[in-house]
Amino acid sequence: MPRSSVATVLLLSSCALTAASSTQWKTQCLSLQTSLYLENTTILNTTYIAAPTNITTPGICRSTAPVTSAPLCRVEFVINTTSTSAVHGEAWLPDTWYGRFLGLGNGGLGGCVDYVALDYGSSLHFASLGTDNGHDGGGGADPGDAHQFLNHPEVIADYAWRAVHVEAVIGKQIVQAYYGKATAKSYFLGCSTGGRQGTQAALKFPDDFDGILGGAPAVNFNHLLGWAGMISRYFGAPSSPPEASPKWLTPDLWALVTAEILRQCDDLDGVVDGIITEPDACGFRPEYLQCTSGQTTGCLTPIQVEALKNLYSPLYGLRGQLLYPRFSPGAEADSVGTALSPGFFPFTSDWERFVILNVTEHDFSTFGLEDIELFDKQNAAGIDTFSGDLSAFRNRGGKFLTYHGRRDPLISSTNSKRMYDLIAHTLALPLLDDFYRLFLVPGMGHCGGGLGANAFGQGTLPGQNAVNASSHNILLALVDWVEHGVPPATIVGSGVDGSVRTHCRYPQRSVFSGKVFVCAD
Ligand SMILES: *[C@@H]1O[C@H](CO)[C@@H](O)[C@H](O)[C@H]1NC(C)=O
Ligand SMILES: *[C@@H]1O[C@H](CO)[C@@H](O)[C@H](O)[C@H]1NC(C)=O
Ligand SMILES: *[C@@H]1O[C@H](CO)[C@@H](O)[C@H](O)[C@H]1NC(C)=O
Ligand SMILES: *[C@@H]1O[C@H](CO)[C@@H](O)[C@H](O)[C@H]1NC(C)=O
Ligand SMILES: *[C@@H]1O[C@H](CO)[C@@H](O)[C@H](O)[C@H]1NC(C)=O
Ligand SMILES: *[C@@H]1O[C@H](CO)[C@@H](O)[C@H](O)[C@H]1NC(C)=O
Ligand SMILES: [Ca+2]
Repeated sequence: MPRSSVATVLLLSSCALTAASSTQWKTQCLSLQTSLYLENTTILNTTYIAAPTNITTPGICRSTAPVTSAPLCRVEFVINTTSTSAVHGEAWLPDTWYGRFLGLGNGGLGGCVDYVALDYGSSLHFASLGTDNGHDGGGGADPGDAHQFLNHPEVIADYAWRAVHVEAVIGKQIVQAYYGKATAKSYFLGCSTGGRQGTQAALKFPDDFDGILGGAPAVNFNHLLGWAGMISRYFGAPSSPPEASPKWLTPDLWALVTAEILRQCDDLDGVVDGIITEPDACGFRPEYLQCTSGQTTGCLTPIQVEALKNLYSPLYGLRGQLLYPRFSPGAEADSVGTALSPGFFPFTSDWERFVILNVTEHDFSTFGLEDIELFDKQNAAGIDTFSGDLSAFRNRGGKFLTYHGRRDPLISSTNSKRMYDLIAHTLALPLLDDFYRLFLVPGMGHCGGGLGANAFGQGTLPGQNAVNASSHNILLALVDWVEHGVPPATIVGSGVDGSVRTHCRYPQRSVFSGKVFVCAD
């Protein structure tokens, strides 16, 4: 059994608003359609959903088949943020509500309501709200590029910061109108772009959320996209077909690289298990794979070795300044849909075409450090999200939890350490334990997946709510921290194979005791 948690106890207490019957909730839900008038907002539809249902959704986003679990009122709305931009979204208002608001984030350059998280939050009795972040589609796995940004600076501003702000402001008003009672505590949950949105909210609108859960944050956005573009170039993109470039590595060669990385670095943590606990300690030397004379298969050319040297080294700018940490050794094993995939990295090409250059076509074969300078110079709508000044959020008692998979091939987990250190420097604090905690998750990919104990209640992918207790559930842990002043010292994750592992908060290290991994200062 997990240790008993304050959040679990609270869930059992009698403070929940649950007295009304299903019929009463339905009447109340349907009446919102005609009775709710909020600034700049149109209620498009309200539907009461009494039993688990597969629902249909508007727009082009189709990467998940949305399902409701809890009995709830579904409110679809659109908020005009300016005369040239609007945010579409949904509120899922469960019958049994514990007074908590949960704003949700997005992914990639999207564009897509996070239906998995809407279901997750409403199941845990949060009034949950998700939006399309100001435009429809372009979320990575979902169809569509980010062409809506082209010559639409207000759409970019929605994406960079405004959508989450109106989600909080208007969302709380919808919640109040439905339950007849103000939100007691408000939370945010997101990963990747969602992690950046949560960080942006803490920096720019510190009063919007009491607690923020922002995983694998896409902060230092300009350098992140620049780095991904450089990675594409290291391996020859956009050459077509990809193998026309001598820098390209076939999947077979990547498998060889992964095996060699594990040979060199798996046992650094004391256990040969396919997981590199601390990729920053892995001094991988691809030279071991270089073809010896006469060898032509199962080995790398000097050009390919050079490409790998670049990948596993930090990226420096035109004046020698650090732009972005290196790619984590081991993360290449989850490379589908990343900058290591065929073609030039699509988020970087979309951003440069539609936001920076204001064109639909561009030749990316010359992409380089000068392009990253342009990203920085424009810093469209303040997208970069890389300030350490979280003093306002800290001073108002805000709590921030973040996590990062050590095998994340899209956003380097090393950058989350860098963000932590930036905040620590800026606030002149050696440790941020009193308001900001970063959990590093060995073996996990981007927001989830990968080997290892990758489910701990982060909630943006199906099946991540492995255990319903704050020791194992980072969202419930955040609730404990905000509402009871009990911060999580560790988070226990579960793997698909039933394994568990205690995840440590930076700068603690995960150390093998001879039996299990424990956290050490
Ligand atoms: C939002 O904008 C649309 C299109 O410009 C307009 O038709 C609608 O009336 C506006 N809604 C509100 C509530 O301002
Ligand atoms: C509202 O949602 C219901 C249930 O999904 C649907 O049948 C109805 O057509 C929708 N109405 C509008 C105006 O979109
Ligand atoms: C939703 O659809 C899936 C796939 O068709 C099905 O397996 C599942 O049982 C459905 N769930 C509900 C609640 O209808
Ligand atoms: C409503 O829209 C106007 C601009 O169109 C904006 O100034 C105002 O802040 C908006 N209000 C809210 C609550 O978003
Ligand atoms: C593209 O548009 C943005 C916003 O209007 C502007 O700041 C930028 O300079 C434009 N880029 C070019 C290359 O003209
Ligand atoms: C989590 O546990 C609490 C307390 O045991 C219970 O009330 C709640 O329904 C559970 N939630 C889920 C999603 O299982
Ligand atoms: Ca290991």
